[in-house]
Amino acid sequence: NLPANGEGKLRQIINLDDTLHFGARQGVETRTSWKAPIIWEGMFESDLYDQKHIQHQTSVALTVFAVGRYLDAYLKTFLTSAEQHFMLGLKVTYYVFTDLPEKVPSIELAPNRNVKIMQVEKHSRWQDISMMRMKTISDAIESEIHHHCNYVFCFDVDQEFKGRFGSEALGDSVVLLHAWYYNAPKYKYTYDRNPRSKAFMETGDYYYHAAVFGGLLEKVKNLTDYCFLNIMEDKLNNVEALWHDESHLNKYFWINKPSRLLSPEYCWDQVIMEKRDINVMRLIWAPKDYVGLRP
Ligand code: 2GW
Ligand code: MN
Repeated sequence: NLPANGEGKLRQIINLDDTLHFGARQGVETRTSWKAPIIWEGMFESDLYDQKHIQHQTSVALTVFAVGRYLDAYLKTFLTSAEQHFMLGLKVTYYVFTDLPEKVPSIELAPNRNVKIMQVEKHSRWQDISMMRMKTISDAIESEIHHHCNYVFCFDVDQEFKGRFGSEALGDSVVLLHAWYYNAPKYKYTYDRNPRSKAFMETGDYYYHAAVFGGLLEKVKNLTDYCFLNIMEDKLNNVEALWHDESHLNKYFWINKPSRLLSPEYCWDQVIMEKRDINVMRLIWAPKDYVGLRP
């Protein structure tokens, strides 16, 4: 005798992940060896996740960096598309880190959603713009985000939302399978292979993409602190990891297993011809203008 509206059903469910349909997708892995779910379209009931998080008044911080020329190139599309697809129905605060606060476009926001602009310096090397995000995110969690939000998600700006990126993606410690490597043999993973770098690793579970990661504040704080410390130690030793912050992030999640993995449906590169496993594109890589934007 449950009410038809799902409310009653919801109260019965202790752990929403018990409602995941692990068998719904053929040909792709839906659970890791340590039993973390890998979220693919068709596996989850979006209404159940949304109802639970709306009921619990979950609030989400999204961090994004738009420094130098990346502001004009990508930020407006990123934010306007996020308003159409990212965590709809939940309280969301966008933390925009930029060296050009007055140039941040003003976009129309749904109620319960806000933009906070945070000024940062522009590092002269692009590798440092990317790597130093770890320090800035860690500091912002401590000084600002923890007053307002339960979860934080960190994004590259050179991407566009195209489909639901919803509350099914929330978890304690969340990471993304890299579109180029999710179905590649392990020897192709581009981990840092230099024993002098703190990011050095010989083997791992998956190759993760640093363009999207998130989770509970204390988990993300731990991750960003770890990456920043190791980046700084590499600097003292005059080495730099192959893929910068991404190499350190891969090392962190090898040692600290994520509780939730997002399929490459959550960040797809349309340049890839083989799309057999991709039932929906929720977020796509923006085309890169290497000539105009990379020094
Ligand atoms: C970066 C590279 C070359 C020239 C400029 C920049 C740049 C980056 C910039 O001028 N301004 C800026 O704000 N950024 C921020 O850093 C921005 O948020 C951008 O999305 C992020 C990472 O740089 P991106 O997107 O050009 O690098 P990808 O797409 O090759 O990213 C992967 O590898 C990176 C490390 O090399 C990071 O780990 C990144 O998270 C990965 O997706
Ligand atoms: Mn990027």
